[in-house]
Amino acid sequence: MQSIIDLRSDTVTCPTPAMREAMGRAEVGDDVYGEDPTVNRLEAVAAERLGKEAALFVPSGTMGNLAALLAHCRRGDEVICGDRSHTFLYEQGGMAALGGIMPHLLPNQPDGTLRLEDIEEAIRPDDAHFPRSRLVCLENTHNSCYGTPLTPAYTASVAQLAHRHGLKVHVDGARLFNAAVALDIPARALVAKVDSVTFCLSKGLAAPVGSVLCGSAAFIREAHRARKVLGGGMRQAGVLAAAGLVSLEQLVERLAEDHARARRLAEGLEAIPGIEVAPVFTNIVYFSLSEDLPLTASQVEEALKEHRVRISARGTHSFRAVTHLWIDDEAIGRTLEALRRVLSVA
Ligand code: TLP
Repeated sequence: MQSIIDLRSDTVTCPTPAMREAMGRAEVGDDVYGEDPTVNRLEAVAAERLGKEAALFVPSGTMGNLAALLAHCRRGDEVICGDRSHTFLYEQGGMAALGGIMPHLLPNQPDGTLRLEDIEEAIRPDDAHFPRSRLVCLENTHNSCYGTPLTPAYTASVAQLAHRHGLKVHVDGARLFNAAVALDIPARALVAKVDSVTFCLSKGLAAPVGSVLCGSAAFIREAHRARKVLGGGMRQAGVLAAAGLVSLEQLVERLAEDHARARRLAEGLEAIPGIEVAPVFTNIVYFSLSEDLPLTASQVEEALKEHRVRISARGTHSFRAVTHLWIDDEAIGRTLEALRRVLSVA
């Protein structure tokens, strides 16, 4: 039987043989006491890679973002973020539910940016009627805006504006290394001017679990408290951190292959009548069915399963497909063939 091609997300990647080997021999200790040498090493390597003073290993991107927001803000403070941002759309409103923090939404532009004029206008004056504007949150790459990478120049201009008004900047860099590879620059250049950044090890970098939050030493001390109250103080977490170290050592440069395959997938999709494809920048491909086809996205999703291909329907006519370590050239070819068949019988 043919293997399943899973393009629902890059979160589906399983650990590589090198990771399993590193996990098996990882030196561990109790990380709540700060005594896990492998976690300590991962945090040091991550901080160095991103040009920040310190780092914190957290179980997920969601917890990394929330710990950052809790560390930057007090109850009643306001966070300026995009209306298509993961933090707003897909993190269960954690900032409000658990932190008493109010999101101030601005329209995400198609390239994932927030307009500088919009940010400036959203910053509250010092007046007892208003919440305090405390933080601007960016996302790089931008998941819901076609996986676009934000440039260092744009991010620096947001930081300059925010800092001028006394606000901090956090970057949800779940796929920051995809942005770095796509722009062919070191990841640290993307976050040089911001105050904090979360990146995920468990997406395109294929580790089984974990994200890392980076920032100044004082900020990470606060975030460390936030992680504990969120239940993220792990014990012998070195078995997980060991996989993350392999991610950073071995799997960053190869993200370029995922980007090339995403482009190949998009080109193949464009050639199928009835499919419209959004521009592709990294490893995320959005496409939609023309309205005159007698099929909905969820019907196509179901029909593709018969061909052992999994793609997420997004809305009634659209899809997101994400390339990753376990998607090779043959998988792209089989996916296109399966879609051609499903649509030709429509
Ligand atoms: N994104 C997942 C789903 O939640 C949508 C995916 O399949 O893309 N920031 C960004 C930009 C993300 O894309 C994600 C996960 C997260 C944060 C949260 O990371 P986890 O899943 O580790 O909590």
